[in-house]
Amino acid sequence: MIAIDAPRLLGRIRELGAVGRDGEGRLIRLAASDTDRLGRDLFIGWLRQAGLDVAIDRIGNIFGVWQSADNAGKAPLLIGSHIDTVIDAGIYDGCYGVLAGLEVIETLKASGLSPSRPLAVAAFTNEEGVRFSPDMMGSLVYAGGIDVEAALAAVGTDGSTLGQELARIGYAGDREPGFLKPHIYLELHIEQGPVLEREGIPIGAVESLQGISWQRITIDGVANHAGTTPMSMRRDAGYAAARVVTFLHDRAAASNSPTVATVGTMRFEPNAINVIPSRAVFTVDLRDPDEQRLQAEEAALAVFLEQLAADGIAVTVERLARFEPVVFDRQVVELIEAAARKRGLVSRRMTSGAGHDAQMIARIAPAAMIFVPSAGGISHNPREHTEDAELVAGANILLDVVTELAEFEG
Ligand code: HGY
Ligand code: MN
Ligand code: MN
Repeated sequence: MIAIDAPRLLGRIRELGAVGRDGEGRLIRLAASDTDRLGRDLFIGWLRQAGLDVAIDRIGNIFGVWQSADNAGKAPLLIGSHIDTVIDAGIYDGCYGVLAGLEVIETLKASGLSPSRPLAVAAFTNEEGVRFSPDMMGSLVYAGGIDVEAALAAVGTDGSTLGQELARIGYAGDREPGFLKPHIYLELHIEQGPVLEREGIPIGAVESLQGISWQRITIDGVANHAGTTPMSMRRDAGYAAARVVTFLHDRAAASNSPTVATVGTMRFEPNAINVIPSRAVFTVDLRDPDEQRLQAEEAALAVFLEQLAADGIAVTVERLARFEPVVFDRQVVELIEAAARKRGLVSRRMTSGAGHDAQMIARIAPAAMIFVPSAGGISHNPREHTEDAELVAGANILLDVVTELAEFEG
């Protein structure tokens, strides 16, 4: 069985992981930032070294395509993920899948085999959604889920627009999103959760992905003196926000369901030690594999916010992202399981707790994901780690599934 070039893949993961470190050594490559550009430039250099055709679409998605005169024009096998990161990120989230996709194509290209269809690898723009909402934006545009102009007009947390920033970093491409219609889409990713490690299983055959609801909530109270204002006379936006955080956490923790709730960002105005906050702005991330339960969580939050409003607190809610749960393609999932068996690796079916580009591309092509374990289930954290042997095993499973699907001639 052919295998990937492990040192090349592992070396690139580490090299890309060193790009975009701030003064404190934190890895930060937010979408369309200067550090994102550095990561993109490095990746494109590797695509060109591999002799792939490079294409960039209008939302900045990067594609490396291996096609021949015989198969050009046929729908490609597309392997993708992302290379933008969260703040103070690990080095594997997204990058592992993009670099493994390139590695698989380079390995097959060097094998002398000729696939019946083109093979392509994609790095999708703004998967993380930290600077511009929604997340998985580049793949969502690619799949026709939102108009490219609307996405380019998205205003970031720093007041810039995605379109301006892509142009500024030189990644406002010219291809129309969706220009390559995938035959099948595959994504290899770290699990970012505790299941595979806890069960001692090296491969996850991801059959579904949970629903995601992102909202930004603004609470307006009345600024007043921290020392002279009796508690009964306060309209404290900070306290109201804290009540929402507690409500969401306690409700999700008490439910005997996989529902999760996170308030990941919060800011107060005027943000002064001796002033009762007049305003609190925060985000709510709700997720559940079941669409009905997710809607019930959103409804319960809405009722709680109405009660706050009854206490004289003004509440404004802005929807940032809303994606229903996704079921991946059963046949592709079975191919992943069969590939694991052939290599003597145990696999298990899973639902992804994290959002991924695969959930968007599944709208336009059969798609599925391969997971490898995350040490301690940790991700979106510099302590994110997966053992080299596990990374290599996952990439070889990806290689085998692509080999199976590529219908090589000769
Ligand atoms: O939010 C997510 O699950 C993904 O990391 N963007
Ligand atoms: Mn990711
Ligand atoms: Mn992520």
